Amino acid sequence: MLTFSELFEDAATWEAVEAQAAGFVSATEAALAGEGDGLKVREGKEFVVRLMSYGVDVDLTNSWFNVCASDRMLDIANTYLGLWSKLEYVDMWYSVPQPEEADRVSSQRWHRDFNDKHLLKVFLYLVDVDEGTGPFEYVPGSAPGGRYEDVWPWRPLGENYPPDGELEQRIPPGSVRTFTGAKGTLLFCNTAGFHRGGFATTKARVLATSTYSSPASLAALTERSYRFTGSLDELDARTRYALT
Ligand SMILES: O=C(O)CCC(=O)C(=O)O
Repeated sequence: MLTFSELFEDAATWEAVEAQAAGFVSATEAALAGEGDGLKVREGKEFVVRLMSYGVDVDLTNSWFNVCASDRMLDIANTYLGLWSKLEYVDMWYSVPQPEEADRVSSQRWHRDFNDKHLLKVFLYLVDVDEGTGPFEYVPGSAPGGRYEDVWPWRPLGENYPPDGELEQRIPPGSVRTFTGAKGTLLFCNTAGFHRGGFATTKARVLATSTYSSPASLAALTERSYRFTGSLDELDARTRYALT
């Protein structure tokens, strides 16, 4: 957990992402106030409105994509994963506030991501996120290799959503970390470990997200969310590898 400006010191990079988010938020709120036309949502996960979703064409003029494809981010992802990674998923999410008494669904519930046992997800908060804004939560030590790796262990296409209320019986109280944070908070996480989030109740949570994974996962278990339409000739070898 750090702040965006610790990693990207030039204000222009942040301002470009912020402007992109502002456009997304105003279009989303206008659609939500009307008939909901044009909102990008996935079945079963209607509480998250997406800026791009799957199958979009993108290039480096897309500000958040440009950040995700930057040397700074690829250095972190490739170092953490110990290989040249694939940038598999890039998007912004608007999590619509739910009634407090609503049941948690989908990724609002504890789960491990299916993609691989070692992957890196990024979340950049684009609003202040407090307890009522559906903060990201994580169980440190639950990723493969950690002390809780055997609690519903990660397996390809395994049982990655424990029944409601059962995780709390196997993980000691106090072991969950809740990532509230100001706008500009940047989280890096191996989501093969247990996590949940986006159960916003008081106000919408807006964030930018991306995922870096190994080429094996991309080939076997994961679909890339975008098509890169920029010029490949202008990219160095590992960036070209990450985006294609
Ligand atoms: O929305 C969140 O905070 C959690 C997202 C999540 O579970 C995921 O990206 O796998």
